[in-house]
Amino acid sequence: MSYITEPEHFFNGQKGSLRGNNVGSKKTYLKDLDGFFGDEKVRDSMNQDTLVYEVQYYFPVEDGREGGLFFGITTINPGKVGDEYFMTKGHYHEKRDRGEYYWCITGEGMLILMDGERNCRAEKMSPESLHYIPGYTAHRVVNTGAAPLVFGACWPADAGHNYGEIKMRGFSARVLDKDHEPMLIDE
Ligand code: PAN
Ligand code: ZN
Repeated sequence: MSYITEPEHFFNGQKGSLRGNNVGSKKTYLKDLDGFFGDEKVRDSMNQDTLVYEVQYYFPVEDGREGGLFFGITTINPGKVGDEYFMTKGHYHEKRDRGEYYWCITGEGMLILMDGERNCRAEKMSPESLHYIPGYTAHRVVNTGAAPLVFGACWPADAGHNYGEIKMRGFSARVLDKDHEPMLIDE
């Protein structure tokens, strides 16, 4: 028997926000980002309850299911730790070969991509920009604007996240505010 249904999920095309059943949310505050910014002293001196970014997500299958896909909308608030813009932690996928799509909904920023040899490049993000993240590539988003940066993401349900390596060794370059210009600076 064939039938028509209403969609189960919606996302707002201007603000990104996701609604529907089983939508979860994870908030990351400055207190959760110990060791991720270049100037730990400055990060430590700031209000630790500052919300840096929030991910709204929808996981239609269980974590780790081969062939499944996950969906998320990330909102990074504007702000800086010293001269370093607010950003996501960044990660490799636990299953290294798994790729991902990001697309920018609103705001301005950069996607930092680092390959297995620690070579970094950054792609500019602006509304409607689409970014393919290949496997074996660490990825982090930086908000370089004065407004929230909102982007969508779609990744394999069995990708997993490896944050430990980034916490320990970081990316080999950072996006810093140099005279009001975002620059990709090698460490
Ligand atoms: C994204 C990220 C999200 C938050 O959904 O998880 O933007 O960034 P961090 O996970 O680096 O804190 C994704 O890349 N999933 O694979
Ligand atoms: Zn990812």
